[in-house]
Amino acid sequence: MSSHNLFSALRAAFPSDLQATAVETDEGLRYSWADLERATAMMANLLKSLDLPEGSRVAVQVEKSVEAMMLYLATLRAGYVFLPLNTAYQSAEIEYFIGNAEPAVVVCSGANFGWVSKIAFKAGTQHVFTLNDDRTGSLLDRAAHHSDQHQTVSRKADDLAAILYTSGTTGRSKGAMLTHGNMLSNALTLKDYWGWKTTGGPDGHGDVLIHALPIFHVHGLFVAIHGALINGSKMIWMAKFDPKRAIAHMAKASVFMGVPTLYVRMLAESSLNKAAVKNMRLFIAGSAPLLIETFTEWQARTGHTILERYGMSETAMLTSNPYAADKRYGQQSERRGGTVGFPLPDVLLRVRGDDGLDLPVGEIGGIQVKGPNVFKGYWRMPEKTAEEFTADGYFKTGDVGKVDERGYVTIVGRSKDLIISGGYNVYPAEIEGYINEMKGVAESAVVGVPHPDFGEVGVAVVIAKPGAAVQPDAIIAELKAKLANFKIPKKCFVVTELPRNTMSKVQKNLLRDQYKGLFN
Ligand code: MCA
Ligand code: AMP
Repeated sequence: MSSHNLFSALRAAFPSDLQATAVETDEGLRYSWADLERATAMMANLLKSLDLPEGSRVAVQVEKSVEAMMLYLATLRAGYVFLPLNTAYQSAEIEYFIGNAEPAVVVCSGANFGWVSKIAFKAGTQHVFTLNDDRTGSLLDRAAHHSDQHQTVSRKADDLAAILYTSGTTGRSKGAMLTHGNMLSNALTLKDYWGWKTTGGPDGHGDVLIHALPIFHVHGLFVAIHGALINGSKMIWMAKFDPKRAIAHMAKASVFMGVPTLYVRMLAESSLNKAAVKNMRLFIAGSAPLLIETFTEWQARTGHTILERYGMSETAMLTSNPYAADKRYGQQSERRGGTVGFPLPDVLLRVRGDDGLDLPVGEIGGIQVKGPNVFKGYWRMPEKTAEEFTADGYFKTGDVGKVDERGYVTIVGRSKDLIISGGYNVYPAEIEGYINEMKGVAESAVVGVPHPDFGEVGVAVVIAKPGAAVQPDAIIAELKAKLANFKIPKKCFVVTELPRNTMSKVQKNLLRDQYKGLFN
């Protein structure tokens, strides 16, 4: 292939019948493969007409819609760099991302145009469009004037395709730079490893994916969309996850991908039974640890064994339980609950101790990885990038785990202070920063505790300044005004002291222990 543009590879996998349905929405709208081809051409032509500099970023904060997916594909097609932003982010968060990435184009919902465009124009962005989830907005109005023919722009494998920011603001959030080559290699590896089918299935045309996740993170945007498109598979598109409707869609689908919370919520539905999943081939979970109880209950209720895999924004997918027996690990290989499976065929994974030496089988240490899927570095942060790679080119994931004698990888914790709540990352340091600036607050600690729905949620423990009256509800209300809603601690306590070690460092493990029963 002379061009390594990811879009070219996805386009090449479209089925020969372009009139067949590519995407069917929850509301019953149908988009054909020809619609994807033409609409992405029109949007790509609109971007081209703007005469943007090479490597321009297109930052997008819009509600989930098929048109939003088309905008992603059009950005690839036109050779620019896609920068998706969580719809929950508020102005301070957006200001940081736009200021840091300096996008040439920003696309937001019509409802947010006022404040988003103000931030964007201040940061030097030339073009701000709107895109709503009901197929309206200036982006579509403008694209409608462009040709539906477009020659996909040639890209090198090493050229940037997307920047994904890891959570946090206050200057610390890092933009992971992913290339066309990173994403194509991962998509092809997963197509093979998860046994995607082009024949048979619910309608005789192979796999059908239920797309139930947001499209501003790796799981929904890359793993799910690339997975379906690189296989020419239809998607059933849910703008918002709803457990009852997701189960109802299973009658005409074969693959489901979700964070553990989605599985927990579907298990609470009486309609989930063996008959409901009789056409399903594969259930995939990831982004956060899948509890063994969820894994086992799912097996009992549906007869299906969830396939758990592990990845990161910086690397896309790294490990996976096997779909079928993995020859590298012998015929005994099966999907094992509590593990994230084996390193993917083109991923090298090792576990190292604090001394930087490889650890023997079964011993716990830092997980390091290398492969064609591993990102190019952090946007405009060469020092941070250098810190996160070893001299021999392995990326330090910040996850702590082990590899057993059969080759299964288990994640046992994280060296990074991070809470994963319902599949979203929350950095305690960011929340503590905001709380510590509040009137009357001397200090705070935010810790993750178990939660039956979200897996883990944040709890804030706050010390007031001498003589100050600080109310937990007021702290939560002030945070809500500034931060994305999923980052808000679910409880706040004002206490007189925090547990500390002899070096005066707050012992978060003791706080986690103290509050671990709050929600369970
Ligand atoms: C919503 N809320 C949450 C979360 N989501 N609280 C904590 N954690 C969450 N994840 C709160 C809101 O703040 C709000 O609270 C209330 O729940 C209702 O909000 P709503 O938006 O209606 O919630 P929902 O629709 O029920 O959303 C739950 C969800 C969603 C469907 C589980 O969080 C979700 O789609 N999660 C998936 C995230 C994901 O795709 N992660 C992949 C990252 P209040 O009313 O008080 O304001 S990619 C990744 O991690 C790597 C690379 C990988 O391996 O895949
Ligand atoms: P993100 O920064 O959103 O890309 O989140 C990546 C992090 O999610 C990883 O570093 C892991 O800590 C976590 N993660 C992803 N998949 C799994 C999994 N299956 N089990 C445990 N943790 C996971």
